[in-house]
Amino acid sequence: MKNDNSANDTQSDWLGKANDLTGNVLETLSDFKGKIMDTAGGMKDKALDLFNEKYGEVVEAMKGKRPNILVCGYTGSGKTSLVRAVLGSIVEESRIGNGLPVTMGYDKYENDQIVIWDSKGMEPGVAEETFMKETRRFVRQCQEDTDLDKHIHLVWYTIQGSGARVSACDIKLINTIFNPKDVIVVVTKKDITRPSQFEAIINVLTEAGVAREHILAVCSGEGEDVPPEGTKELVELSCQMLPEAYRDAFMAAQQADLEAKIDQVYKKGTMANTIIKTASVAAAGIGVIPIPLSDATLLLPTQMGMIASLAMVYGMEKKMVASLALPFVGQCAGIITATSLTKLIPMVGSAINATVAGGITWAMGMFVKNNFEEIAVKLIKGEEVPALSFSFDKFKKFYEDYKNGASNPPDDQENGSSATGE
Ligand SMILES: Nc1nc2c(ncn2[C@@H]2O[C@H](COP(=O)(O)OP(=O)(O)O)[C@@H](O)[C@H]2O)c(=O)[nH]1
Ligand SMILES: [Mg+2]
Repeated sequence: MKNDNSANDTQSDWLGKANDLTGNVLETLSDFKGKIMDTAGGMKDKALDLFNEKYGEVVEAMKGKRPNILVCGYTGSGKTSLVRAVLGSIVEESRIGNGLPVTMGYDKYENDQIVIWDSKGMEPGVAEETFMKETRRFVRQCQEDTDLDKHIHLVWYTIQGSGARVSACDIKLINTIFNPKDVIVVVTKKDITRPSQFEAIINVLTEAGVAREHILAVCSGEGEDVPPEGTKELVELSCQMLPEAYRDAFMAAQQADLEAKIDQVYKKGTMANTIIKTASVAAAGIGVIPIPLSDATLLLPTQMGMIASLAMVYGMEKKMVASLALPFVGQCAGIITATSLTKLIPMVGSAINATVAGGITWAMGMFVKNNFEEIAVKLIKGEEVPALSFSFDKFKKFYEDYKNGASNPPDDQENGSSATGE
């Protein structure tokens, strides 16, 4: 249960992989050139194939970056309700019982973003010892795995507030079986917990050495008509305590704090800009030796790799990509046919040079980024997602921005939405 941030930095992981993808493209170019067809229809098909291939590669590269959260506490303390309050319908959607052997007493819930272990088997009484032994074995087995993705990254330890009782078993689990610095003690059922009960629990826990800032009171908002309370604080603290590599996926998984999710989307702008910049540089490199207009498709592998990376950054699911991104990718590919290009850049002459190659790639990237960002935010808000439609004027504006130095230096660009403004 080590928060080894330095070894596992999502952003640099990401950029490394995105750069690899665009970089590799240069090597396969000559091979690719022979396969390209000149017609617009052929180009579109080729673009879609390339996009699918690249998207598959990024998905594969990013697989496994899911946090594992262990939810532990006595039966009836409110674990399952808590999971539901923070993560939505994950409990219903998961197949239960496919994780550990039944004797371990844990249910596993998972989706693409997160894995939850829920200790259904902790009952007061004689079974406590067995439960602790099994849990110790399970935790050890996870933490000894050489793959950090398999570790337990965070524990939510539930204690029912209205019970106002902390058992010896609670303390032993928190302090010795888990790593205390990775445990958040969630005092549940805040709505029916008296302040004095909460204080009493805090006293016992802090006397046992639990850090006060790791104790939160939460109401899951189940049953009666009580709204959830404390769930946003739990999301915030969890995000702070998780190793950095898993924070993105946690934010995407949580359903308790929609503003935080939206913030997270805008923060991805910096990473997206770097991906776009890398692709534009690669494209400009291809254009160093001017490319005949009819060979504009030489830029496609770089551009499709870029769009695939952006789709991944903005959490576009496969289904979403198929219904929204692909038709749009086809349109994008269409604009780098000779006819469209001369319309876009009247001075282009008969060949694409480095600036033009970099510029159209940059414009394509910015255009896609803005659209994906908008879709991601709409999805979080539960609003209807509009079909992506290509706008020649917008594209042209991004292209002009590039020529006017928008991409240089990219780090000066603002976080979040369009650096060029709309
Ligand atoms: N009043 C109140 N009841 C809760 C809350 N959370 C859970 N419960 C109730 O406590 C009972 C046990 O909850 P559950 O999530 O199944 O506990 P688990 O056995 O630890 O998974 C259920 O009847 C829930 O409706 C809460 O925040 N407030
Ligand atoms: Mg339960």
